[in-house]
Amino acid sequence: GHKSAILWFTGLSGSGKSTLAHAVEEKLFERGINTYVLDGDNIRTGLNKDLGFSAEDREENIRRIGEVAKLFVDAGIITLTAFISPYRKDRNFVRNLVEEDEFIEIYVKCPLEVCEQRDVKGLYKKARQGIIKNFTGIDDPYEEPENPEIVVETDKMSLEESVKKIIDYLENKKII
Ligand code: GGZ
Repeated sequence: GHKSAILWFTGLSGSGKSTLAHAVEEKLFERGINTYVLDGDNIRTGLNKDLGFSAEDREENIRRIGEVAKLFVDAGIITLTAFISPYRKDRNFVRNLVEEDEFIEIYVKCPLEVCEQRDVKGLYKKARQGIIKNFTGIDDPYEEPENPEIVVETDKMSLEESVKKIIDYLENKKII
């Protein structure tokens, strides 16, 4: 058996949140554990397609995702979320929605320069050119977690090492 929990990945665009969440999900799947990944692909295109990137919209984005994640946790599912979630108060709002041991904040740490170099979708370039405004890390804030349960440094660690760190944490805490 396993406990359900929210694995809350936070970090800059291009830091590797979604890749990591899916890689962890795969490891959990191999153990027969029920999981679900919430990310921009299934949330910002549907439930939250009315929201943009102002501070208010980001807050509402995270609030709704938190409420949905809570429902999944109630259903016994390990829920992995991959959103920038730049504001500390918004992440802490979600933390307070569930039991203390059910919210695992994972800081996907990667220097802005490295994320910008990767620029998988060309968004940093557009942000630098002023074509996209309020882009996190460029002209919009990212508040680093102060006490995350886990930190993974994706510019220094391989994907496998990062996945292992998370799986080890879940085992140590007897979640899996
Ligand atoms: C940040 C933006 C923006 C702005 C579009 N700022 O690399 P991506 O493309 O796939 O990840 C980014 C994603 C961020 O959405 P989130 O829902 O995770 O953000 S938040 O938690 O702050 O609500 C990026 C794209 O959307 N994107 N405009 N201005 N990222």
